[in-house]
Amino acid sequence: MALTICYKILKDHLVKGELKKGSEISIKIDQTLTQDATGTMAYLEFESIGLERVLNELAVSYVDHNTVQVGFENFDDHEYLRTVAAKKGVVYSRAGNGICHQVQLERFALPGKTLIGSDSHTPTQGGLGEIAIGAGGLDVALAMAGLPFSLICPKVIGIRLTGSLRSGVSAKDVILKVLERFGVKGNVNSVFEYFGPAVESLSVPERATICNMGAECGVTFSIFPSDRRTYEFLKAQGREEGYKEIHADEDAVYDEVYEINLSELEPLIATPHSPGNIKKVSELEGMAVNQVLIGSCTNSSYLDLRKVARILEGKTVAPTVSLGIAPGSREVLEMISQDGTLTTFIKAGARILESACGFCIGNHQSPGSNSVSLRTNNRNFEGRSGTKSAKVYLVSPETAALSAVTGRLENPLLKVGFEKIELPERYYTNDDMLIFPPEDGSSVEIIRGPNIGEPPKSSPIENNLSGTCTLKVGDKITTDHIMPAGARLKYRSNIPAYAEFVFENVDSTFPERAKALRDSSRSVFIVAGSSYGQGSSREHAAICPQYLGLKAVIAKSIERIHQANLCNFGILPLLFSNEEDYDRISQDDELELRDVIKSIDKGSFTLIDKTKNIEIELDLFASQEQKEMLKKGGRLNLIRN
Ligand code: MIC
Ligand code: SF4
Repeated sequence: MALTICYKILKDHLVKGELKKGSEISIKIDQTLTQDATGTMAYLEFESIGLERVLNELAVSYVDHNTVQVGFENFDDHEYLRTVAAKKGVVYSRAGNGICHQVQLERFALPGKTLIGSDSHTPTQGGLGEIAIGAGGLDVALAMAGLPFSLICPKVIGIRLTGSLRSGVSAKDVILKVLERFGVKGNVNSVFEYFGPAVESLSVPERATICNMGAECGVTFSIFPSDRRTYEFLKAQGREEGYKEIHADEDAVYDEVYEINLSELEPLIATPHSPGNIKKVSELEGMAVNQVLIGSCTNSSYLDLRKVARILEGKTVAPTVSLGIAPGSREVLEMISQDGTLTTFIKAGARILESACGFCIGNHQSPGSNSVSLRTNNRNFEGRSGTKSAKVYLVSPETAALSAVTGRLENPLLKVGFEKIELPERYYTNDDMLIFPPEDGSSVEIIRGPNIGEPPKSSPIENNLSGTCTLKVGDKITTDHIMPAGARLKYRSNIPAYAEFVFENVDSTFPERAKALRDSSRSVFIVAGSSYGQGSSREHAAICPQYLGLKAVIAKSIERIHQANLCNFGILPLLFSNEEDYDRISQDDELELRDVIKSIDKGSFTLIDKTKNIEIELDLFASQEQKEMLKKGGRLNLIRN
């Protein structure tokens, strides 16, 4: 039978289930990655499983999110991560080595392999022909323990690329076009597979940009073929021995095909406050801009920065603009320092930022009140930048750089160099900032500073849950709304401390109100609209509310990674059988779920709203395996038993 790339790789890794769209399957995971903000919890969880060493082919632990180090917490985390990696057989990428997805692409990703990572942008590696999936930390911990990963066998959306990009139009515009078509919700259990005559014209870093932001659509992963361009990239990284050609079979059938003619594409922009709010740059041309930030795992490759340098050469940043540039990795930084690109940036007045997530996660570089910030990263959720009133727009490096010079939004179409910038023949590679684990880690002492807490704990679910609708929220509530990052990121390793900030920017009274219910043995319920939990993979958006007493989320729809995190930590993900019932429940209503165990088995619940004196039908959004973990109060309990 003719197969897509997606199904070829899934077939090679299939452990359980049938490769049939919509059915539950388990696959073998070759590689794992963690980053520090989700990694401390993942390794605490791995430790609690009790294994001496990781069992999968390659596990890498990156430090790239919490590198600002205001206070002792971040460094405590790094020390824990460094030592637990050595003990358990994990490669450790030190702070300063770069953003996980950029470094993984450069040094580790391989066509035909599978990867799960505790970061939603793990699918970046699809640019190299790898099936790469974002997941919660616990799922990654279990993959490190050699257990297969469960997913719904996806619908494959083929994206056919034809034509060729015009000058000033880039890979970022391709993915913004995809976002314009598919939006940020409703794409659960689908994947994007790119094909068509224009694929060959895109280099691996460009493909990686495109796969990176598939995460914003909510697809499980995105993937490109592995071809001549893949070989070129691997060779330039000195890793060509890992090359393997992978194409879809000629007569492979996609579930749906969307075609983009690159010759007709023009520069696009995601407007506040969602990566799915797409407009043409030409529609907003001339808008005053106060800040420009270039970097993040979406657009911080050497190729991206060369394009930026070509625009900034001999110019100075407009007096009204602050321009920051964060090279994606130490490799990129070294390359731009050797070839004069860095000097161009410095001369132009750019502020050179650390090779880390930095501004993208609101760790620094917060824009001014009500100001306009143009960024090359992937998310512009309200408040994520650290300034709630700021308007953050997402654009390509070309649009960003041109606008930094004039202080107004510029349309780069046909205005920037016509010659395509090609990959270097050989990248500068130096793995000295990667610490490879010793053969035997048994004598390594794990360092646990005061910031390192305990892995989460929970008890089996009760058969009768009675409490209140503690919070009612609308559509598209992101994990940034649930569990803010930025200034609060440093509490990631300490659940009781971090839990104080649950829903901080939505309703800061939530933690107090929830704790009061929990402490009087009553249940906390959240009622939400559609696409609840979109965005990040942070399992803290489940663990911290669970710590505060959350027992069930009742929503119109819940995004994939967050749904898995809820089940992993014993919180019921419930969906309205009739979406209109959302309007019938109000915040503070007294709610009750009876016969919980039976209802889990049945897959459906009747919610009693005692305040309104009504009953509402709900469906449990969980697989068979997840039902079992829900009864036990979470996945760790299921595994330990
Ligand atoms: C993000 O971009 O939102 C993050 C920060 O990288 C998250 C992970 C986290 O919250 O630590 C993600 O994308 O999963
Ligand atoms: Fe880091 Fe931003 Fe990429 Fe998340 S999206 S991994 S915060 S650079």
